[in-house]
Amino acid sequence: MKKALSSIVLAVATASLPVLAQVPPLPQKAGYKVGFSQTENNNPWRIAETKSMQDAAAGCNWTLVYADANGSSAKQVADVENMIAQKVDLIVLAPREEKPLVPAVMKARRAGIPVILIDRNIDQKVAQAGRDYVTFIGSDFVDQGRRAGEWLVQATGGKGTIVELEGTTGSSPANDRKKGFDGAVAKAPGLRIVASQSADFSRDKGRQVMQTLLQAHPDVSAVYAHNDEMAVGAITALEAAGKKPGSDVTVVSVDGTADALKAIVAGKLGATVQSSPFFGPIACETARRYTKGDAIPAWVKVEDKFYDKSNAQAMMANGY
Ligand code: GYE
Repeated sequence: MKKALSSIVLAVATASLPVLAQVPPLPQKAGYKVGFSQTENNNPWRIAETKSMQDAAAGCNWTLVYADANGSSAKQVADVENMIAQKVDLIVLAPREEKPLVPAVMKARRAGIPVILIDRNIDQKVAQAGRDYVTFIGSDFVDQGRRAGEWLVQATGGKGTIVELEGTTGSSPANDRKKGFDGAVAKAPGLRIVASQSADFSRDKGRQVMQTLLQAHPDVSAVYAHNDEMAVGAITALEAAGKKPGSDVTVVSVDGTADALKAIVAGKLGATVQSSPFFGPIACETARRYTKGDAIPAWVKVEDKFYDKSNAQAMMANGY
């Protein structure tokens, strides 16, 4: 009886709550002022992403308000706040880290500005597509990690020691590429991850971290880098230490940059899982459908290719 009463009380209380705010609509009009908040623009992946957004904007009747956070989540929060103050119609956000950007997304929603997330996600424990932002357009990072891991298990015959170079701490691709990879290699008892450290998705940090880790683990036989830039940096460090990447050490990574495809052809990089940076046309199309009131899925999934020595030369034009 007591229980029944408390659930009635709860039901009444819930019914009297104000309706939860939804993502603001985007009215149909001839042109839009669209904020594009980029995390940084100093590597091939980011440059390709920015260009894709700029190219698509022209054909989408978007006037872009562009901001580069220079690798700082604090600056990115300020950039989004600035776009809100400028009363843009829509914000396309490539969030650097999962947690720090959540309040900025909520603030945009309260200001009546819809947000489309591209490339990286925000904390799914607190933010929800369809309520706080329109959708997340991006790759399945857990699956990318799994594909890299399964390839490495095959290529090494399931034996050896691995150094893992992680992406930006707190970013969704770093968290998820680690999860997918670690899960796949855990199935090969003869393969062990001996060190796992962040090199911030950067080529030069990849080189430095690899150089340091090689001192503690001189006999490492494999490297998994969460992106191609760090893999290229690691290859430089391996060569500087007198090792032959591709034969002494098997290297695998994620992205599909032009430099990675060339490194595969040169026999130094074993494989890379593509992570497409070409979001412009998909973001434009998704926003167009949103203005028409179409139902948008919570996740607009980008499908990625896989490159190894069997196809890298033929796929060279896909590099960026
Ligand atoms: O893999 C990396 C970049 O967020 C998916 O960020 C993106 C990642 C990409 O810096 O190269």
